[in-house]
Amino acid sequence: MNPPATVYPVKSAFAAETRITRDEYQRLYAQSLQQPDAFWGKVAERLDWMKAPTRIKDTSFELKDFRIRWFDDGELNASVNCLDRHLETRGDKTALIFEPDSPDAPAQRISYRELHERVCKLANALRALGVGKGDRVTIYLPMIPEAAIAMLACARIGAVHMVVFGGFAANSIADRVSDSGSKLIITADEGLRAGRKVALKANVDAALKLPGTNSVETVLVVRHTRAAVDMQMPRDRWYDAVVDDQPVQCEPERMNAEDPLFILYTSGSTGKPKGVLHTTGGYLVYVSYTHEAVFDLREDDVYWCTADVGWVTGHSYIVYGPLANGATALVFEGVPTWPDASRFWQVIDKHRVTIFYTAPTAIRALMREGEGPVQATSRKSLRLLGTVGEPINPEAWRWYYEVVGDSRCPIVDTWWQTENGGILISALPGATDLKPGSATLPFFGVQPAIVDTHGKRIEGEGEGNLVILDSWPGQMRTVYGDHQRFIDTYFRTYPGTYFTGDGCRRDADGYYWITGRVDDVINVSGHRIGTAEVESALVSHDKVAEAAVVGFPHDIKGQGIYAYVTLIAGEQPSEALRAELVKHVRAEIGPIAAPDHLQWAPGLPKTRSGKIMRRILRKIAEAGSSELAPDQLGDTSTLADPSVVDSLVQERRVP
Ligand code: 6R9
Repeated sequence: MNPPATVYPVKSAFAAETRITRDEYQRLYAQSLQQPDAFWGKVAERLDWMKAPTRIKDTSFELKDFRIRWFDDGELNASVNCLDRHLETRGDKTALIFEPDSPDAPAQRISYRELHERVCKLANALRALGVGKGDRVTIYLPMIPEAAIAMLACARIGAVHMVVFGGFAANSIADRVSDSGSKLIITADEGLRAGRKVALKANVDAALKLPGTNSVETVLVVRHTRAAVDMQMPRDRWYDAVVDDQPVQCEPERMNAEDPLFILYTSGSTGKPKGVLHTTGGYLVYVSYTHEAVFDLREDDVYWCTADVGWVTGHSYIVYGPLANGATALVFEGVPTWPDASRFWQVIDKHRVTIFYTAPTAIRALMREGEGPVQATSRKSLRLLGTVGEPINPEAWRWYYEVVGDSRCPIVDTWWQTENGGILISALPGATDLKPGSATLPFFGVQPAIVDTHGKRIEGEGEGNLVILDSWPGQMRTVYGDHQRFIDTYFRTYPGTYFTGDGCRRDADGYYWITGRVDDVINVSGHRIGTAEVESALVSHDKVAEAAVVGFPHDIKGQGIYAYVTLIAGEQPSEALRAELVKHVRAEIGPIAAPDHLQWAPGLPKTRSGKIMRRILRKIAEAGSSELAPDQLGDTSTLADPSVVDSLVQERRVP
């Protein structure tokens, strides 16, 4: 069915100098499964512990005996591991390079010494404002150094940070603030993206007017664009005013390995976003080790991950992994296509970036602009490329490899999820031959398996649902405030295993090919959007009676959002109303959730028991402008009213 993929063998330059060779990968992988305590106990020595762990792995996915605990008598502080321990040997080394939105604004280089000072000062300020161990702090910032500083300052005092992506609107902020019970919010006057201003502080103000947000006592505001913003004293305080006079040393909190480090909300197939909770020891061991191994990290690397800190990739592979490893990480505020489509490549030349990690959607968008903007730059500094967030189509892979990397740099296609903490399936550049579109092989300690819909294991070649058989240190520990939902979502579908929600194929070489979500989650430009959230935003509009949302293939975004809307009786469809509804979703959730297509649906296809048959809606949306014969819709015999489908097929929007 699938023709054999082209294989790109390990480059000799990598094979010769790598940390992990092909043989070592096999030996260590086997050891990681056979002797997990010995394996991870040794790996954990890479961190500085205040009390070294003697217990390593204590986990079970069996429902009657469920537990996930790693290194659970160990004590450490994440900020000490990311900062203090580098001061002696790397004090003057650049920890963060900040490249602002505008290429005309000066870049900044922040050394480990300076970063340590700035984190300590903010940590002291937070303590002075009454924030302590276990308190939740919301971070709603643009991609500026303060975002990393805020996360590390929370970690220093044992506060649990909860970062909200700057593209989310007031309602989404309020939901998250309320669910997490945050005491303090760190934001900025405004963000900047492609020269446009994002009204962050105003969004926070609007969020705090919504119910459930009373827990917030203080809002710290970073002066970024220096725009005039409404400051409500005594609640709102300027960041610099509270931080400037603080001492440059701050006693770190001793944290148990299993104490929470952060909460990050992510969309699922049902209900509100889940607060994914990660703890300190296992998470830090895992992100630091994967960052070093997958990116074959060397001391003089300049590493750039283009993700936003509002997503897990930013947490694990801009902040915690790289800084725990004493690396130099670039923080970029802008977008790939502004002022023009060569910005990424110009930034690579400007800062001599050696490792570049981005999303397939960005590659596809830039590929559309042709080779010119890439060829105008040198990119000679690059030695390794990476992708994350969604499956990469082989055409985009080849363009990335040949045009961006001049056929010189391996590509690590890294598959993982917010829930996983760090990379689970990826090539190691000195050990793994590459196949375009495959995330290749599991990382140490990771046991993927493929099951059919009944949970029967598929061995060897085959396709089905991807599960993981045993725990790894970076795994999430619970859904904040709802442990039952954690168990029900991930461990009940295929008992005894962690269910990823992804479909997957394994080829004859044992390589994994992720085929995308198998649940009601849409992956838009690498961002997870729950169809249920977009539907509830649509029905919150007073002219909407009912809505159903599905994904459809989109050239740039990977998947786009297709909404079917039934209006309340008496309301007439119009272009103006269509635009109003799209705007409504932007305002309710944020721009990333705005439907690409909105089709009026006089009725929705339902079963006799009233369940919407999304499978049919998906087929209609996927068909686009191509012919759609009735037999292509699959089994429609359980429909309550088959005529509904005919009218939807006739009136479909052509994406
Ligand atoms: C890290 C991150 C997770 C979902 C995941 C899958 C998709 C991520 C991928 C990939 C194919 C890759 N995904 N990486 N699919 N190949 N290399 O993206 O986390 O935002 O939680 O999304 O993204 O569908 O289930 P998150």
